[in-house]
Amino acid sequence: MNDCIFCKIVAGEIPSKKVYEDEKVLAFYDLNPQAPVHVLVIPKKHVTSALDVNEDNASDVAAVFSAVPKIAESLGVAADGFRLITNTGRHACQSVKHMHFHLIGGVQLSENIL
Ligand code: DGP
Repeated sequence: MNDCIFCKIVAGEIPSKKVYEDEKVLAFYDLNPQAPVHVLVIPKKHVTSALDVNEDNASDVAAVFSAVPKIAESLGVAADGFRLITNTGRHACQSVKHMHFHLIGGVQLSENIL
């Protein structure tokens, strides 16, 4: 998508600090980290949000989940655990309209999600 920041990161038009890449998935450090480890994991294919997952892009989304164990291991958060969150829409404060999963860890997180 032309005006999508994360599509531009995928295309290399905007720089990012990459932590993982394969044919379908990219993971890079969040610009505004909220924890010692805060990485965004995205399908390279533009999917606007969790509401736009369908049979055409399901394999791209599944590839994200296949990559997560490798990413978590490489970041050193697999043993103690982490949180994987995708904000969807206005109430969840989704600011970038390219589906992304916040992988957050490296610290004891609150029991509260809100
Ligand atoms: P969300 O609110 O769930 O849509 O989170 C979007 C996240 O994307 C937010 O934590 C900041 C991050 N972000 C926005 N623009 C950029 C960028 O250009 N580069 C990187 N690395 N992260 C970005």
